[in-house]
Amino acid sequence: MQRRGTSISRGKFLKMMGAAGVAGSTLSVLSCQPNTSATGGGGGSGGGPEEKELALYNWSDYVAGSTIPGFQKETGIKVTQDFFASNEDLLGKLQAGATGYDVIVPSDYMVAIMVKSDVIQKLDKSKIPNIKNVGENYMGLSYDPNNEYSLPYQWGTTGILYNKKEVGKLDSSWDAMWDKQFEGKMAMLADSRETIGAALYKLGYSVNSKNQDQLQEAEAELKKQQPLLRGYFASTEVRPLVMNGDILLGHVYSGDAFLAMSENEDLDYLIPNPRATRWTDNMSIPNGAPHPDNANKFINYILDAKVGAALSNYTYYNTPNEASLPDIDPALKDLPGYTLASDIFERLEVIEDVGKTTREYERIFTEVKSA
Ligand code: SPD
Repeated sequence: MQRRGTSISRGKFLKMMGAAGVAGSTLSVLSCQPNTSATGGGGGSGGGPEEKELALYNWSDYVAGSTIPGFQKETGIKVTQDFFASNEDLLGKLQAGATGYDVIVPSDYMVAIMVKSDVIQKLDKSKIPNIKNVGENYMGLSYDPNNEYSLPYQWGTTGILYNKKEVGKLDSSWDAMWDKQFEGKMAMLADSRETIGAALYKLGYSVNSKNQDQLQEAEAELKKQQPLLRGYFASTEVRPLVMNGDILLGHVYSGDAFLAMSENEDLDYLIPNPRATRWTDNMSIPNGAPHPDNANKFINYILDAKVGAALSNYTYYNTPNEASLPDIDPALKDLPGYTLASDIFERLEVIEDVGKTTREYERIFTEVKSA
């Protein structure tokens, strides 16, 4: 599959970008200055005109090649980009006092936690007319019922990318990720809620369980699984491991699975039974953002129909932008699992804020990783 309007495949583009695929690294696009200081100096919150700068803190490999240059061309605003590998890393960074970021990209449950923790600010919707393009199914979701603090960026699922030529067609459960015959040939996500979620799903429980007994059972499952794993990685790191045959099965976000499958026909993506996760990532503005006006402009730009289509055609994730749908690459829409049949959609769960039980999830994941 080729990205629209380009003559290179996404795989080749990634190689050209080099560091862009590495979670947790810093890539300053169109500028060499990472922007994580508290000084900002933009004057946005002080009322004066803002500097022509914007600092984006994003998941790795989550903008198209055209996204940031297009914004700079349209607005004259120079964008720097840093990367985080999980929602918990993003929250930790903000709570540790990083105030240099203008736009961040938290998932569903993390928006709720960030509102509660008072680390994000209300959007200025008068500056985001493209809000009209967002499909109604992606507005007013439980984590931000009036979209005061967030607007959707991309959505997808979490499942298993695997080599069907080597492993054979998997049954539809999570069990393969615990199968001793694949010892050393499997990886799970370095994402506490997703990985504990996989164990909860395997046991037939909800990803949002607050039940101590269920969580203990999940912990025991993960401790059984841990010695069988190559490790816990960002999804963008699992993808090449499976593509290169270093491992046979990997817990991944759907876009990484679809990208891998489009370049290696031996691979397949399973959204296991009985349940798996459907998630939405969102754009928000942290408190203390140095350039909030620029941030609202950037959010509006992402919600443009063509910009949104180019984004999904690059990331291989789904778009919440209804106006973008006609321009989504038909080959992408045809990939099994990209367009969700209603029976699959209905068995997917959305990760929610579990309140005080969050600490228990974090304790479990820390212990499992070091077991
Ligand atoms: N490479 C970008 C991946 C973004 C995935 N966000 C997923 C959140 C799942 N809870």
